[in-house]
Amino acid sequence: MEVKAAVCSGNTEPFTIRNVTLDDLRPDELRIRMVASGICHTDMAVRDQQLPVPLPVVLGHEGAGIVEEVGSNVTSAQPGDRVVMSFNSCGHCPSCDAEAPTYCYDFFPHNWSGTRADGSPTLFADGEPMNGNFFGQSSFATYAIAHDRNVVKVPDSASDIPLERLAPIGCGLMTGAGAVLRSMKVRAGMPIAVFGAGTVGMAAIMAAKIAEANPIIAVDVNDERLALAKELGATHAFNGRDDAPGKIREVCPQGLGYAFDTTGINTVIEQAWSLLAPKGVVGMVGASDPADELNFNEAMFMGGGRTVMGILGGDSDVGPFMLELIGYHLEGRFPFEKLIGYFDFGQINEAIEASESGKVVKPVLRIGNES
Ligand code: CXF
Ligand code: ZN
Repeated sequence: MEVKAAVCSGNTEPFTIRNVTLDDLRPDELRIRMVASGICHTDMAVRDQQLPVPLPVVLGHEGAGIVEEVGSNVTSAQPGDRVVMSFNSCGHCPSCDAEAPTYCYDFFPHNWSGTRADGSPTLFADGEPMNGNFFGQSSFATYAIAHDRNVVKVPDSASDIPLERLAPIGCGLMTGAGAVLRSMKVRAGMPIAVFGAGTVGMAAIMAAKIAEANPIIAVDVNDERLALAKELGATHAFNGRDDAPGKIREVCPQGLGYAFDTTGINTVIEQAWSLLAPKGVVGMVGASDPADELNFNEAMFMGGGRTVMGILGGDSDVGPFMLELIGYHLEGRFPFEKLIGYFDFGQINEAIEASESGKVVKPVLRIGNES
């Protein structure tokens, strides 16, 4: 089937929209007509080759759309269903068995190899294989092949919520909210600081409010984002250029129960660690330079029972957690629509620029109509 896709060839040229061919479906696959896709920093990390996904490639991993066709073994959705997509996983390794698929032992071949896990291409361009199957979807396209394990049917209770709004739930939002609710299991009444107020940080702040953490401190270098963080639930907001650690110490003289880093900057992570109370947890989700090392004082680990926690995808189990988040959104407790700026599919390069300049927290591409 001929479809239009945004092809990424690296950071020396813009994404270009071109015709590609979608492969036939395998028994566990679905063909989705894309309605919208969020853009995430991980797409940019591939463009910049911080992640070794082969180029050229069709990226996009926050897709939402309508199911057109399903393979014979698919149980997650049926033709006509409204769905959101997330990351893919193998379904039979120790992590998948423990409902922790973000740590799938075979994460790379299922998400980042440019092909299906068995090495076969899902996309072709000019008769040659084209890298795709990014996060098991490659959603920067008018149609996508997804898998039974990474598709979630939108519940009827959310039939009034447009798919273009729900699209980012499958990565950035689930990562921030999951880090608070599932990975760190933030407790009511405990102080948390969130470093970096992008999509993941903002989702963490909304989730911290759901968890009834207190205080909830946002740290960023962008004052507009700090103002939005306060609207979403932060009780305090400090500019990182203005002695944020000192101010956090004033608000929380006993230290932080939780510090959540979305920046990936090692000095910020080390500062966050130094602010922890006994039994405190620093959660790290930010993409950092693969060569980076962190320094932590040994006595502070052991003496205070502190934890440094690496977090992927907020420990999401995909379907159930996505439904939980949609539920919070319907109750008005997860108002992530405030983060979104919409762009037409053809404006993908402008959307990326708006995100990288800090103008838009979560760019979402409008790819097709719902009906
Ligand atoms: C991912 C990382 C691996 C688990 C799912 C989410 N982040 C994407 O940007
Ligand atoms: Zn992502």
